[in-house]
Formats: sequence, structure tokens, C-alpha cells
Amino acid sequence: MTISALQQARAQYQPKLPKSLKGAVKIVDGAATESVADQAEIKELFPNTYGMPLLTFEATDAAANVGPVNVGVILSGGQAPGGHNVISGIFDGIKKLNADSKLYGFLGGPGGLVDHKYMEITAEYLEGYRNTGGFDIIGSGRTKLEEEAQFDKGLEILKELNIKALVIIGGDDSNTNACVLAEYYAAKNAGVQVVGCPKTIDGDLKNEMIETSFGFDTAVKVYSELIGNIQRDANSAKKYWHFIKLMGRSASHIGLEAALQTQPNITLVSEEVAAKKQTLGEIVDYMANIIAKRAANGNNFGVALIPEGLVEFVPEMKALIAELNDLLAEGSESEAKFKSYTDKAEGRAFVSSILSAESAKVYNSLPSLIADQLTLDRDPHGNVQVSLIETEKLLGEMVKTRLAELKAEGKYVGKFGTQFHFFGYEGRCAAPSNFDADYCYSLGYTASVLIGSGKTGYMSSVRNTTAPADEWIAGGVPVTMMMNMEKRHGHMKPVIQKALVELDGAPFKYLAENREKWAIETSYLYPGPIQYWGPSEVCDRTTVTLQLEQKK
Ligand code: FBP
Repeated sequence: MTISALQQARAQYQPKLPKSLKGAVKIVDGAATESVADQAEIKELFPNTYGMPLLTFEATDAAANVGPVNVGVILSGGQAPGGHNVISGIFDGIKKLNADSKLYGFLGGPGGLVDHKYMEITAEYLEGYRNTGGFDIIGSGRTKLEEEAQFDKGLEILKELNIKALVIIGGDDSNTNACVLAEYYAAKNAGVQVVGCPKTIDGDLKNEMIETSFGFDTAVKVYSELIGNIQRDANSAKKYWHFIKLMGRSASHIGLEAALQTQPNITLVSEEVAAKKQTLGEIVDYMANIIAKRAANGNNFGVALIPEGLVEFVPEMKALIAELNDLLAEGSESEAKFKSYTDKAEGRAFVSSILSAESAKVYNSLPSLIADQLTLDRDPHGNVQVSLIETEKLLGEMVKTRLAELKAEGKYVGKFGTQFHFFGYEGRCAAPSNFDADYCYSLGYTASVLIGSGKTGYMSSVRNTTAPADEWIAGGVPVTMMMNMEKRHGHMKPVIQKALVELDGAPFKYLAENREKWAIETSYLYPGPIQYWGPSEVCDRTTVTLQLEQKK
């Protein structure tokens, strides 16, 4: 196989590990834990895995004497840079426990466990994947492991392969399910441990014990490079406003971090929109006013960052989407009727006729392109697929109309030329930054230590991440500790609390303090491409979010 020069050189990179993981490891039990909320309910639902202590690893001289252990690994959900290094960390860790240990990968995500599709990951096979982006080593998928029948089916193959532990690499939902699985196997005395690793470029799986989910660092660095390049182009040509939508299904961490790295003119934050209950009209006014002010200074160009999940945070749109989710639910009568229209305009008229008066008003005010995107097929969970809605174009259209009004009132003197972009897939499989390469390898290695000491229902935790890797603190956090009860599909369920952008947190406050200046002046930063070799302050820098959050 031919590989690029960068891949060849990068294959030689040895990820850095925290001091405590470099030799034999001693596990230190911390205090017993409680869930973040709804303690009584969560305790009742997880009698075997609730209240376990936090675990910290320390270096020791006494080498552990562990027999061979067979481990299974699953990649779950969207790709995130560094997944291959988590697997490398698990592999090297279990081989260190015992050279006869084996690692099996379940293929195509959680479905691979249920359908018994797997492969052994050998040292030779793994070599080509170390320090590379992507999840192609074993593939990923979005099948949810929720049903006992799936757990039992999974157990059959785990027994057949003599697998003692399963590592699930996923986001909040996948790790919630990992914990349910851990509890189920523990209750059954099945002899299978389940350990989770925190993944998602969205950055919304984080808390006191999980400082960041892996992949966020690399993905945002890729987007920030592209935004910086566009800013330089905008500032050179001086004729376009670039509206850039950034991935992140619901939280705005990606957009916020990209803004901190590049200092664009406009940054929308969904959580702020929801907190202020802003209407689409108010958001459009905010953007149009900045554009008009810049135009008054002769600057008919700029860059606006728009989070992917925005529409679901605008109260009127949220209500509309919720109604559409019900009305167009798969198999419903109204869905069948809607699908029978071949003429798009007739289809829209039908949808408008079955919506509530409030929602019909919002729906009818949308450009038809966007109205059509809102009625596209739902995802497997019945939700609208936000990544398919061109929010950047919706806002572009609406801002254009608003600027025309301002012009008629003599309040706008400029020209408004637009370019639209959506950055998401560009960053999800990039070659992991040094941070993600090290962090992921450490998370995987941590999982192997948890496995070696018989733990289940834990997530790998690596903290103190703004310090050099040597000083990172590795350990385990009981997944039940991160849980609360939330309504899902009409029922209260135990789930890991999703971390949205906190408006009183340091990263958002930094944006809020600076955005007026960035709006009017041209204060662009150009981060450039991820660097893998060179000065540490360039190559090993963490996200601004982490730096601000950890600045005590
Ligand atoms: P995960 O939460 O599973 O990591 O996925 C995140 C994400 O990249 C979102 O940012 C985006 O909305 C979604 O996946 C896109 O999904 P798909 O890959 O199915 O198009």
C-alpha cells in the first residue's frame, strides 16, 4: 500500500504517556461517588455499578501479575481524530499486562457485537493505523445497544472468543449504553467487564473528571485553519461576507473554540440564543447591524460562524421542528400523505395546513429550500438531521432581505456579497494533533489498566491536560457518577448529562468581552495548519477552551 510522506513520518511518532502509566501501575481508590443528580433513581437502576470510587493511577515498582486477557473494542457514532490511537493504547496496554492477551475489534460499530462481526487486531494490522485519523481500522456505526436481547446476543460471541472485557469508544449516549451493559453483565455474573472512552468532536461529553472528549482538539484546529485562510482571503479581496456553518449536533463548543482561535466578526452561540429566547428575526437583526456598521467604515466583508445545531435552539424553530417530528414520524398517516406529493410546493402547502397556526407562520416565512430541508427523512431516532439544514443559507437570505430594508431607510450603504461554507466532515478524520495522539493513546492505555484490575462500569479519565503529558493524571471515573434522569421518547431515562456551552464559563465570557471589538475591527487570527513537528508551543498547544477553563 502506498502511503503519504506525512503518514510515513507520523507512523514513527511515539505518543506521550503520563508518568503513572510508563511502568507498573498502582490503583488508588478515591472517595465513593454519587450521580450528578437524581441519586435515588440512578442508584436503584444501577445496584451493581453505583457509588463506586474514583480511581487514580500511580507509578509503582511492583509489577502486576496478570494472566492473558482477551478484550473486545467497539467504535461508536461519528468519527473523531484519534480513535486509532485509543485502540493502539488498549493493544499495547493489554500486551504489557500479558503478551498472550488478544484484542478483537467488532466491525461497523455496536452492530458488530450483536451480529457477531469481528476481527482480531494483530500487531501487524495495527502498525498501519497508529497516529492516523479515521475509524476505518474496524469501522463505526450508530446502532444503539439498548435491548437485553442485543446484550444477550453480544454475550454469546464474547463467551465464544473468551473476551473478558469490552471497551466502548463513544459519546454520551454510547457511554450511557456502555454503563447499562456493564450493569446488565454484572447483575448476570456474566464475567464481562465494560469500560468506556470519551469520544466526540462535538466536545459535549465533559465534566469535572473528563476534561475534554477526544477528537475535539484536532477537528477544531482543522476548522480554525480553514477559517483563518478564509479570513485572510476576505481581508484581501474585501468583497465577500463568508457565512460558515460548523459541525456540532447540538452544543456550540466547536464554534466557540474556533472563534477563540480565529477572532471572526460574528459568532453565534446556540446556548445564548436559547437563554435569551432570541427569535430568528432578532438574530438576523444582530448580524445585519454588524454588517451595516462595517460597511459604514468601508468594510464590505467579514466572517460569521454559525453553529450546526442553531435552529433547534431558536424557540420558534424548536417548536416547529418538534411538531414536524411528530407529524412526519415514520409510518404516520400524515407522513404517507406528505410523501404522496410529487410537487414540492403542494407538499409544503400540505405541511403548512397540518401545523399549528404559530408554527405554520414560521414555516411559511422560511425560504422554500429550508422548508424542504426541514421535512427531509428523520434520523433513526426520529429527529430532524440538523447537518442537512443549510442554516448558513437561511441566515444569508434573511440578512439580505433585512439589509435591503436598512438600505431603504438610509441606514446601510454597502454591498452584500456572500459565500457559504459548511465545515464538519473535513475535520473528523484528520491526522490527530499531538494532543489527540497522546490523549487518545493514554485513554486507551488507561482502559487496559482498568481492565487488568477487574473494573467495570468505568470510563477512562485523563486529567490535568494543559500540563505536559508527563504530568497528566490518569484513572477511572464511574459512569453512573455522570448520570441524571432525562426525558427520552416520552420516558424518563438515566443518561450521561450532555455538556452544553456554559454562559458563565470562561470560554464564553472571553468571547462576550471581545466580540464587539472583533465585529467592527478586523482582528483576525490565522492559526495555520496543525503542526506535528517543531516548537512545543505550536505543536503541543491545547484548545483555548481548555486553557481558559483550567486557568484558576
Ligand atoms: P458523535 O456525537 O457520534 O461523535 O457525532 C458527532 C457528529 O459529527 C455531529 O457533529 C454531526 O451532527 C453528526 O455527527 C453527523 O452525523 P453523520 O456522521 O451521521 O452525518
